[in-house]
Amino acid sequence: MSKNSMKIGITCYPTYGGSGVVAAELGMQLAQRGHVVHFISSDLPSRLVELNERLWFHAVDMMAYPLFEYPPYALALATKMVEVAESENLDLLHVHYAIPHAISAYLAKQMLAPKTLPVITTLHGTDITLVGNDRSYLPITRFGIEKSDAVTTVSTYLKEATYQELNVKKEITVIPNFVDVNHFHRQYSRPRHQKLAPNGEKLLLHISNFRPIKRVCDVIKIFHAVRKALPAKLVMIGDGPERSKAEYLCRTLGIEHDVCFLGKYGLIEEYLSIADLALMPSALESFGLAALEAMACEVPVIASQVGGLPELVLSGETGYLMPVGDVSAMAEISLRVLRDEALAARLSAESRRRAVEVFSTSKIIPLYEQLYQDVLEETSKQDGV
Ligand code: GMT
Repeated sequence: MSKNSMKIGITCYPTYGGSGVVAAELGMQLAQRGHVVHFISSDLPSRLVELNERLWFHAVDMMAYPLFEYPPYALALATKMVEVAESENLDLLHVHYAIPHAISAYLAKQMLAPKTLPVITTLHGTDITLVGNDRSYLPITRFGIEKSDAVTTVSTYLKEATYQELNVKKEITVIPNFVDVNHFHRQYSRPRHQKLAPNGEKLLLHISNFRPIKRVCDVIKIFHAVRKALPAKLVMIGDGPERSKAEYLCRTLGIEHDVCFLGKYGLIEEYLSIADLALMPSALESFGLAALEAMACEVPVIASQVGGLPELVLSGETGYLMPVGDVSAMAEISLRVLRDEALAARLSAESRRRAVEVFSTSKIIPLYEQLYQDVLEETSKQDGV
């Protein structure tokens, strides 16, 4: 164990979504670097593949009681945070997604006083741009941010959006999302490729939680236009509220036999390794983690020019960015990449290079470790230790 080994509590949503994935990957990376990580959540985060002596999971207990039409999860979480902080002697709590996690952490911290439990909050996107700026949640989101000992965002776009939309004064550090480039790399599988594209069709891919913000019907429409021009197949990974609409659209357009809906499939690298293009036509993305994972597997990304995506996808170098909703521009540029082998090869190589050089775990995880150390030093100064 390293000299500066820390005991870190991590809270996130365990469901299929970017913030839970980042939290789980971060916890696993920190454990590999000698820290002890305790996940405190309603369920095991979907990316958390193993638990061991440095990776622990504590489920939040929810008492069912007929009076509770809306069981108070935030309170049960705060209670569990206190319990784990005491029993495991946590050095700090790192919560992902502001609501309600930053508030539960604040409550836990107050309950533990005079013992100090520094709280770090990472904002991921919809916690600010959708939920946080809704009038019903804005004041409490702002409060959670202001009361955290440190706040990070996953992109510069999100930092600026937080200042603008929530009018917070808190210092915010940008720590971009990261990818384990040893895990996410191209591992070509001929049987898998042949199964999906038996006649050498081009393979397009989309990964998301199928929420309206992902514009999955745009994915289908882009593919439809591509499919009219050349033989192609589409793999859709993930699940969510827009899935049936997307499946219905495929049937209406008569392309249902060329589109494969895999649902919540965990081993996305298997499909990224055989894909020619990834599509992310979202209405908004604060970062776009699935695009980064695609880039690490040498897959160029066609995405919307919105939010934090320009910080990740360099248009013309690692893929292309087009205006939100411009299906024909996205289809046209997809066709250009699919038809031009030299261009596709250049974009693929540059995607991998950028993922490795800018967003790999070796570059990003030390930024979190440094932030934790700074916060611990700062809080121990305040305590007069
Ligand atoms: O809507 C999602 O993609 C899920 C959401 C979440 O918080 O679970 O993702 C957000 O966080 C991801 C990880 O930091 C980012 O990569 C996504 O861009 C962001 N989603 C949006 O901003 C819509």
